[in-house]
Amino acid sequence: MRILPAALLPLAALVALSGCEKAPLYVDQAVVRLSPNAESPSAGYFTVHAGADPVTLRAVTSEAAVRVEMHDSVVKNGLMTMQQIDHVDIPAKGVLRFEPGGRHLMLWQVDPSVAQSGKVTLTLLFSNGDRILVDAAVQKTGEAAPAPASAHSNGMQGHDMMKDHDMANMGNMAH
Ligand SMILES: [Cu+2]
Repeated sequence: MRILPAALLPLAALVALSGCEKAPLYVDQAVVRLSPNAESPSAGYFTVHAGADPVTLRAVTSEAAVRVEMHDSVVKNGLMTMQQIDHVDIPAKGVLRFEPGGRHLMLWQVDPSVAQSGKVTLTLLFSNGDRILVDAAVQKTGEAAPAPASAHSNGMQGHDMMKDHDMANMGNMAH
């Protein structure tokens, strides 16, 4: 009988490990749609999957852009416009989508070299201290959504946030 506890030990250790491990916070579906001209900002989208605990997205940064802001799309006086947001709360196990027609990133003066590299690294800062780096796939404006993302991103075809960004150029930004 002395051999039995030893044989069971690895299994017991495994169970204990999985028992105290919490569901992770992670980010996927990251895309940056490059603006066709340097003066207007590019748009960024991604999806945050909260883990076992509620968490707040506090900021998004990128070394490939001079400035990055989080925006939400709102209707004001019958007009679609957008406003800057400084955080987004996500409930436990919640899914937060930044997507065309809704919340989105705006990135000013994106480094043109990302068109060659095909990616923009975004850093997402969370209230629990997590900093999550994600490589967003670069899309040029007018390009179809990349195949892996097209299943979820039905907004990519119909809704073009560039309309909103053009409004920003006309001074309509509601901040
Ligand atoms: Cu915007």
